[in-house]
Amino acid sequence: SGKPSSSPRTPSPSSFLSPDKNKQPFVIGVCGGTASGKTTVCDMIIQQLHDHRVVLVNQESFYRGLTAEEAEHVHDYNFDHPDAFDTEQLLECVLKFKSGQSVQVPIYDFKNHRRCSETFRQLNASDVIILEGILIFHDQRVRNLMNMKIFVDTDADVRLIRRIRRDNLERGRDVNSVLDQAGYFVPLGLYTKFVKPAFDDFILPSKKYADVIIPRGGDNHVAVDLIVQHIRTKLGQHDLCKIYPNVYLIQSTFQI
Ligand code: UZR
Repeated sequence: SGKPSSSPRTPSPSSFLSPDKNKQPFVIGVCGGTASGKTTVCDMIIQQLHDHRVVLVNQESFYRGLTAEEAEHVHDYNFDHPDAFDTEQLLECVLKFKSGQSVQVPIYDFKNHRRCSETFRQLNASDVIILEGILIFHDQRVRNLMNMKIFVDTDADVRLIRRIRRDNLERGRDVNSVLDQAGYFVPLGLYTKFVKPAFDDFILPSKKYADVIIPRGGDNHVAVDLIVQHIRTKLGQHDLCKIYPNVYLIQSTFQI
């Protein structure tokens, strides 16, 4: 453990020369329903923290790729259920990242519901890591790694409209398939079958873990400004906390 041990230990000179090595990144979780404006909020935070090294990790990168059989019956596949994600791998990545190592994050292909098997995104050490996703507050072990939890709260009708537009523009789906999902042409479309129930069953209940709830998502500049101010304050304190363990070590060495 990182606690001072009772056996005599002299701090290595390198721990003084490069205190950065002992710093852990500040971890922020950003949760909210589909198309609530999570990514916009994250982008606004990143822009305002331009003088810090910030990386964004989307939970979607950790979607399990579909098997050929699952892909054949894609309309029966629930992408909004916690089991659709490889949470163990997400956890492993964040732990590794927190310990100062660079990590390789998988890349998910929304059009083919598959992982790009040979390409990864390399994340190097940073001051802040933002974990974003519809179910990012679901697993307690992931939540426990977060220093700050934000829930983006946007009305369901606004989210649905955005979702239809986005699926059409960005995720390569034609309008009919999107409308299927939205439940407009097909009464039991994916939106009503999976997306909405998952919001009610898993996402909305996880709002209780949030430290901050942002109404209206990315339109709420005041909320984002306040959050960024708070992060800056915490980053300062955070740095100090990371310096103290060294001081502690010196003290315990002297006491022995
Ligand atoms: P956000 N999703 C897809 O549409 N296709 C996939 O291959 C994987 C996920 C959707 C998923 C969920 N639902 O509602 C949404 N479906 O991505 C979450 N159907 O993404 O947080 O960006 O809205």
